[in-house]
Amino acid sequence: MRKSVVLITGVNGEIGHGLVRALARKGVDNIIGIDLKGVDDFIQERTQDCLVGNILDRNLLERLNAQYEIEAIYHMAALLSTRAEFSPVIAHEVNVDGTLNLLDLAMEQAQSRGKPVKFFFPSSIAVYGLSSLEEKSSAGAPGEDDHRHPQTMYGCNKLYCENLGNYYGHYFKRLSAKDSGGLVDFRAIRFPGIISAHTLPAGGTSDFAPEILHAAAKGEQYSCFVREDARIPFMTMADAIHAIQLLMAAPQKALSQGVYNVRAFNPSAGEFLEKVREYYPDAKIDFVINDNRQSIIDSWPEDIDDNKARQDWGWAEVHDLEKAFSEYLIPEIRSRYEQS
Ligand code: AKB
Repeated sequence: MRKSVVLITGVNGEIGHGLVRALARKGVDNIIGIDLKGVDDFIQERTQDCLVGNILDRNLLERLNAQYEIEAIYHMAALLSTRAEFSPVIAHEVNVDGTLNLLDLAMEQAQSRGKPVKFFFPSSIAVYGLSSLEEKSSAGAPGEDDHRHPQTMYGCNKLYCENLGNYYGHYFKRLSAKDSGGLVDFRAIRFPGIISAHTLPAGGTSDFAPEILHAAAKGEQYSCFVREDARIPFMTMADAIHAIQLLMAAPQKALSQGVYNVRAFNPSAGEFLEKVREYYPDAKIDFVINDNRQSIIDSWPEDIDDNKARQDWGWAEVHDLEKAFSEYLIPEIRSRYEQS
C-alpha cells in the first residue's frame, strides 16, 4: 500500500519553513518536501523525506505519484516579483508550468484515490495592477474581483494560476465522459507582504519591511528602496500560516469562492520604520529609492478587502501592527539574534 503523505513544494522557502513548523507542532509527521536546493536541518528534522529537485521535472513528479498517496499539496515554490522581472521566461516556467504540473499530479492522485486532493496555492496582491498613484488612492481596498491588471510577470503568473486552479477544481476535461469536478479541491489565498521573525524573504518587492526590521535588529545599515509614503498591506508569517490552516480546515460548503484576500495592517514604509525605531532607536536606516521597484509597489493596492475570508472561514488576524511587534516579531527576533 502506498503511504499517505502531505506534499510541500518550495519547502525550504519562507512560507515552507513556517508551514512545516506549524504542521509539525500539530503532530503531522508525514510531510514530503521538494526544494530546488537541499533543505536545512530544521526542515529535515520535521519531515518524512525531502527531495532535491525541480517541479518542472516530470520524472520526479511521476516518481512521487507512483510512490505515495498524496492527500494534500501545499504548492509554495515560486519566483517572487523582483526576481521574476529579471528572468520573466524562467519565472513563467516555474510559476505557471510548475503549478500546472502540480495541479496535474493532484488530479491523477485524486482520480486514483477516488477522493479529492486538497491543493493550497499562495497567490498575491501582485495580481492587482493600478496605473497611477491617483488610481491607487481611489482604489482603496479592492475586493477579489477588482483591478486585476497585473504589471509584473509574477502577478500575471499568479492571476493565471488562480484561474488554472479553478479550471482543475470545477471544469477539468468537461467534454470527457468521466466527471472530474471537485476532485482537485483548490484553495488559494492572496497574500500581502509577509514579515517573518525567523527568515528573510528573497526576490520579492515587499521585502523592504522585513529587511528594515532584521537590519535594525542586527545593528546593520540598510537603505530602503521605496519612498517613505509607499503603502501596501502586510501580515506576520504567524498569521499567514494561521490563515492557511484555517482555509484548509474549512468545510468545502462554507467556501463561496476559491481565492481569498487576507491582510492584517498597512503602514507606509515610513510608519513601519517609526515602529521599528520604538524597539531599535539607533536603527541605521535611510531611503534610497529604486524607481523600478518603487513602480511595482505603486501598482499594488494600499490595502485589500478580506471580508469574504472573514465571513466564509472565520479569518481574523492575531497580530495587528502593535501586536505584530510586541507579541511576535520583537520577542522572537531578540531570542534569535541573541542566540547567534
Ligand atoms: C513579493 O514581493 O513578490 C511577494 C508578494 C507580495 O507576493 N512578497
